Amino acid sequence: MEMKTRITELLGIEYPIIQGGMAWVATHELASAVSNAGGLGIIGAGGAPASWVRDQIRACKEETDKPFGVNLMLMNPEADEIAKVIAEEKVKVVTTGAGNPGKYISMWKEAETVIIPVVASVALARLMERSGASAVIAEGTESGGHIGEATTMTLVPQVVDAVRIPVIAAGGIADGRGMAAAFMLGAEAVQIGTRFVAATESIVHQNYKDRIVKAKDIDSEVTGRSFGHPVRVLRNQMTKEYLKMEKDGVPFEEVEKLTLGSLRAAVVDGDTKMGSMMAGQIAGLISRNDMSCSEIIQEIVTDAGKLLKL
Ligand code: TUI
Repeated sequence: MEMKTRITELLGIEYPIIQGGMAWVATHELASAVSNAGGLGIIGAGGAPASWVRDQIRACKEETDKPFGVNLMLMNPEADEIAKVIAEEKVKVVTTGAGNPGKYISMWKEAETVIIPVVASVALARLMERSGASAVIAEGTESGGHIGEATTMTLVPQVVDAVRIPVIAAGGIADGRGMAAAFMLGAEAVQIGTRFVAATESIVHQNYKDRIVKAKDIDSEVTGRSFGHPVRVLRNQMTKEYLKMEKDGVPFEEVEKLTLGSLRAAVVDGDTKMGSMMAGQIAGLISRNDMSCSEIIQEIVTDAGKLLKL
């Protein structure tokens, strides 16, 4: 299935599928598997130190000759150092999340790194285009983790109309139908997270992968909304306690103690009770965790290609 868009041309990849830059989950193992399968693999810096990010980049270079990227989560306390590592290591692509990457753009341009910010609004998409981004990822509230308010269905066409650079759709996409729908909205690629959490190459604990497969349509919760820090995760004991404290007006600093180290607990220790199992609303659609990144990508592009009559 041939699927050329401005994104496949810009990034030098075979299929217009980008892997989400998920904290703790998007390691070099997952990133190189997605890149070797013809998509764009991404190493997620999350809240990790700059030295870890450099090691991950070097490991990924050993595992693939294809392009891959790094996601810089802008709330990371070492964001400045990681931004520098990305430039020094001449990483092909950087995606950013949870903020405005404006202050790093000139340094990355110098290193010829392609800059693709995640945006949750038309305003930030416009600003990023003006600042020199080569594309934007329009991420709807269906996504896992830290989210904005607008849905993918409403955000993507509005961003497409607002900018000239290509738009990548994210949030709620896990199969060929979702990809085809995103293309109908004007997207030229999709970013997929949750489905890759459940891939065989993902280093995530089996308990977390099993929980994604078991998830139903309504098993998704958003914690921290009243604190202006909305994070989408799968419902468990932790979310029950968090949401009760939030409803009872317990202060943020107190409630946040529940999530200290909770993403690591879910990913590394497989703690499905008190861990943060970040996942998008589409988790309910995911029925298998025995497929490789290559099998996932082939299935999605084949199904989307048929629907789009390519
Ligand atoms: O960043 C994400 N998703 C994430 S980051 C993350 S790390 C984390 N770990 C523990 C607790 C909380 C977070 C988990 N998931 N997605 C990209 C994204 N960016 N979604 C929304 C935005 C966004 C929102 C507002 C980007 C920019 C923005 O405003 C920019 C400004 O003007 O400051």
